[in-house]
Amino acid sequence: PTVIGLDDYRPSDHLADTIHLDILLHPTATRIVAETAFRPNPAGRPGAPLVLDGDELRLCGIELDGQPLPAEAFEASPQGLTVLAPPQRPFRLRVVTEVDPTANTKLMGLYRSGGIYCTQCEADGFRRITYALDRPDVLSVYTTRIEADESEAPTLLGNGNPGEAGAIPGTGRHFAIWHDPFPKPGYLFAVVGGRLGKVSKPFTTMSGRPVEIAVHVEPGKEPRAEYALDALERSMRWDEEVFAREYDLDVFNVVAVSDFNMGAMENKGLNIFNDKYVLASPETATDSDYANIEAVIAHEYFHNWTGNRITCRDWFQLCLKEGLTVFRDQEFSSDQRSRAVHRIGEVRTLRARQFTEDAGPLAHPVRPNQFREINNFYTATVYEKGAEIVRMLKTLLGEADFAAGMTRFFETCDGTAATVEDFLDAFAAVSGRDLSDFARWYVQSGTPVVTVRTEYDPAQARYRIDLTQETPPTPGQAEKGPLVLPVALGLVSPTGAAIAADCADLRPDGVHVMAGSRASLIFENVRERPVPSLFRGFSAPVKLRLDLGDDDLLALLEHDSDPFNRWQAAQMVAMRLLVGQATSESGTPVEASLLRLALALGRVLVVESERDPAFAALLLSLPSETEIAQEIGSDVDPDAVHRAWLAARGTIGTVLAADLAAIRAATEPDGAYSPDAASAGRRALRNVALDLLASADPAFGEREADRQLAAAGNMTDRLAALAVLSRIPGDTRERALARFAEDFAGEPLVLDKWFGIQAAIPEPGTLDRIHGLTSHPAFSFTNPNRVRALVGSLALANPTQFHRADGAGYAFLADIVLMLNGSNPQVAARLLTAFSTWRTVEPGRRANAESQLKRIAREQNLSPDVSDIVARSLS
Ligand code: BAL
Ligand code: ZN
Repeated sequence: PTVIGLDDYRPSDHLADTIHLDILLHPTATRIVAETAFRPNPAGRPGAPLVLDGDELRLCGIELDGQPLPAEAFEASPQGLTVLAPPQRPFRLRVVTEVDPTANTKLMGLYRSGGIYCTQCEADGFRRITYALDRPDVLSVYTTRIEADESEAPTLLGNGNPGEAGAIPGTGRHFAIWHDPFPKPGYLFAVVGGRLGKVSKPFTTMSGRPVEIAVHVEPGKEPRAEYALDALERSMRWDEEVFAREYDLDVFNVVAVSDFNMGAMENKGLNIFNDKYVLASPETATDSDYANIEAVIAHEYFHNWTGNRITCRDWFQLCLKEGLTVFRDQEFSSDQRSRAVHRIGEVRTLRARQFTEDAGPLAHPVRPNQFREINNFYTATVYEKGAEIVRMLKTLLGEADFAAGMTRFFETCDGTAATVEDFLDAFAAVSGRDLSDFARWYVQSGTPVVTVRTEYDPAQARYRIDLTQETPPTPGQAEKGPLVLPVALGLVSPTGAAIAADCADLRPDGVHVMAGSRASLIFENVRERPVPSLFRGFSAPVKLRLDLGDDDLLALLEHDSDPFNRWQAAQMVAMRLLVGQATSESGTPVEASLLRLALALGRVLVVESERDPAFAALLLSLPSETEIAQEIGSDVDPDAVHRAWLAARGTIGTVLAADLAAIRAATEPDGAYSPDAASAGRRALRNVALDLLASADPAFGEREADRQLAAAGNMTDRLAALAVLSRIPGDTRERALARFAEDFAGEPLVLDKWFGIQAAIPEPGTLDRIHGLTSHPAFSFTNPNRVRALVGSLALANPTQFHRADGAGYAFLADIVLMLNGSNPQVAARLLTAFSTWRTVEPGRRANAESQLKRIAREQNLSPDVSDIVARSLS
């Protein structure tokens, strides 16, 4: 595939002011009549041909200004259409294409999911519907007429506001016309047709405009859409209250479909969702499902301003809408739930996914400077690190200037296709600050490592903190510069008293802005040796190397006023001993340190299990095997990591057995299930306690989990129990798994959890089990959720079995990637990214992984998606 560079950008030679579409839905032969008002772009090349994008299209007719276009006047293929000498004035082009939605297994463009017609156009799916200037900086006003058999598709939805609709007498067909007054790029286009049930309610915007908001789902599942509808209403209100952003159409529709490559899509006024992020009931959805639904509903809604009203000039600016919108949805969820608990969750995701990406061959800047396949850049770096940059900007500027900058961005860029520079300019303008150094965060890849040295001089009552930052090289970027780091910090007394920080280089809000490679902070009048609490709230996405001993870290765990750093301190102590255990033979110092950690956790739990159970649950959660492997960094033996992880959990479970049992007794479910954060927190704590108790005593764990499974009144408790049982081999486990499948036959989203739990069993028999499950009637390789549940869980949630020493895990994943390469390249490429840590494993595994990657690379007819990932993984 061709490499596209950020510097290659040039404006389109033509603009498309309006597009009228007539879409005649048919299962295998849908006809699309597109009439577009084109004109030469004053910023483009005069006299240039009109070059339209296409992808697997069948051209059925073409007219220019009402006259058929002679064959010599254009060139057409399934992949594009060029009008060789278009008029040098505005003109109308009418193009008729035909597509087969049923055969569209790539799930890009127009396709059918469970009998429902739907579309996915980001990044370049609109060209799979009609020939178009399919680029984000060409904005058009769309009018869409949709026609279908009334019996097959009683509901017809488009972007914008509904207009005329009705039956077409004598044909059994009907139509609906939708008009979207807001100019938009093709990637935000959508239509839906099908038999759908809906829940809806009226919403009145801040200026008093009435809007109907609705969620459409498979008929019969309407009650499971109520939570999404409620989350939508809360999101709309929050965006008014926090960012003064008001919704701008008469209707807002969300549609859930079961076959969807992404989580959801922010099409203007018509969000299309993976049903996993819409459907919820206490019997079928876990607390995390509810939280994810709330977050994704909010995310897609917030795109209405950050993405749709202000879109991206080109795909290199993807972070402009994604990083910013993730930041906005994180803030929303933090306001709806516990901010500290949410922040810890955000950081865990960032470390597991983005730090891993940054450390491997797929590392790229938040704003990449080149790509071969844009679909491969919907990454943790663009999304999660992109959000961290916005968060740092807020810390750097403070609440008031950040809010003013956002307002200015909304006001100056509304209706445009903007760049990262436009975004930063808004903040520079309102704050008067030069953000050019800060902008390096967008162009430099890799995770900075900040090393800290501290020194206390009791005679002078002076404390000194020296910070140095360094970013390791990443592919294509050998040299790195220093980044602007907002370091939120404070000093803590080992005995718990707060220490007033008397330091000239610290802002009153406790933030030091580190702009160079080194910084030294001197604190005066420090009467006792303090413990530094650095990067409070994870104020910058860095790896921290502290010169603190376990006792200091445990003092932070017990006494820091910053909840994030309390959790972080326990994680650091745990990480040290886990890495020590996984990489050396000698266990003695590790045992002592583990015991100290367990006892400190026990002390903290006394208060926290009452005050904030969700936080207590996080304190008890050890770093994951993925994080441990990342910390080790090279020659990783996943089996040794797993053994260390198991052993540590066993010890903590043993030492805290009485406390954990007390926690379980105190958090017995009482009354009906509610997905609210406080109730979810109690369940999380109760279930972490079960998990640790089972690690300490599997026989007890088996009995207790089995009992919980039988008594559970909701999916959270049921699944937590099943997950515990899944790691205890025996008849009880097998009976529980079989029973679960029976109970939830006909519930694909629940069976995904069942597939996922089995694929994550850390035992040698798992690969055979997975092979068997691919023939299960509920499994299908054409549904991305099923594939991610079964194959994705092996690749991403089962380190010992994916990284099997004999290479069978790698070979299995490679087989699946090659199988899906043709039918759904996006899903194939995403699965393939699981190989991105291959260079960090020990030599035997490394050789096995490399040979599978090379096997994929040798294959003929690789999709651009798979070929791009495999090439970068091997480079
Ligand atoms: N724009 C793709 C889906 C999302 O990030 O909202
Ligand atoms: Zn998004």
